[in-house]
Amino acid sequence: MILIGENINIMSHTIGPAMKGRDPGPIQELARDEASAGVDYLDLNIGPARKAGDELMEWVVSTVQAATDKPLSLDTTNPVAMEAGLKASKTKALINSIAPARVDEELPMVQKYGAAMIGLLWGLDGMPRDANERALIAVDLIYKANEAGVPNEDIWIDPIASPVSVEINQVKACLEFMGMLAEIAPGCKSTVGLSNISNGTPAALRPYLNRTYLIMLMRYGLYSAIVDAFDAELIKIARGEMPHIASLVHRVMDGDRPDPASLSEEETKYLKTVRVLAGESLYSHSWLEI
Ligand code: THG
Repeated sequence: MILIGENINIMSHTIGPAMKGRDPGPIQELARDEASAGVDYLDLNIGPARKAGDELMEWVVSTVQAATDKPLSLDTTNPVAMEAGLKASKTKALINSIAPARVDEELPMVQKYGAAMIGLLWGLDGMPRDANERALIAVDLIYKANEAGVPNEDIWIDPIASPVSVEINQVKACLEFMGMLAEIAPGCKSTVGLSNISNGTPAALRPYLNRTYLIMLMRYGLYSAIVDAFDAELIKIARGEMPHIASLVHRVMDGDRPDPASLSEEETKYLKTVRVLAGESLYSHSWLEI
């Protein structure tokens, strides 16, 4: 499993001001800490970056590359900023992301810079409603990418994880699509913005949702995930170092109903969380207490 650290993000209270003030210190410190935490790529999210986005992206890429050799995932909706980041990147970069609305401007850059791309399944009419709509968007996007000379191995499909507190059917559709991907698009890779699943839930409990959803997606062959680099247990799960918890979650997905009395307090949290994410019990902000 390839892990992409999400933490260098213009929305963050420390990183936003550092980006705007072109202060390298906090960004380089975070880049080093993410690398030490064990992620494989660093996502550099500069947001829409409408004004002078190219200059900002170029500066962020150079700043981070002075602190670490990790490959970069360039996260902006501004194509001019994207191209500036690709030019500055010393390693094979990952374009995060290309959605159907931006294919004409951005697909040519993938080949031009020898990059890889995240194919985001956000349709021209917005969020796909179910797994089948995701499949239609994926097929069209992959076809266009292949036409632009991008091989499947450089396409990382992102079916879009959405918050459990908003719409459980979307949580299920993302999983269901992941199970379909190998057949729809042989050789394509996959990724997901894992922390989306726990957006809007109590901060202390977010890791249980993130980790459990990761285990569920791994069962369907998830190739990579954009994650909080500082959740050490999540990293262990991705590395296969918590097989006991992973097998518990997988057993429950298969319909097994372990006796709660036989489980530790920690195991019970995962049991409750997988039942919420599978749509078997209702999400509430206190789902671990019930
Ligand atoms: N797919 C792809 N890229 C993505 C996403 C996706 N990039 C952005 C996002 N979704 C994934 N990254 C994050 C980064 C931070 C958070 C969630 C997802 C987050 N941050 C905390 C918050 O907002 O409360 C803390 C922020 C801080 O540091 O202060 O939740 O789906 N391809």
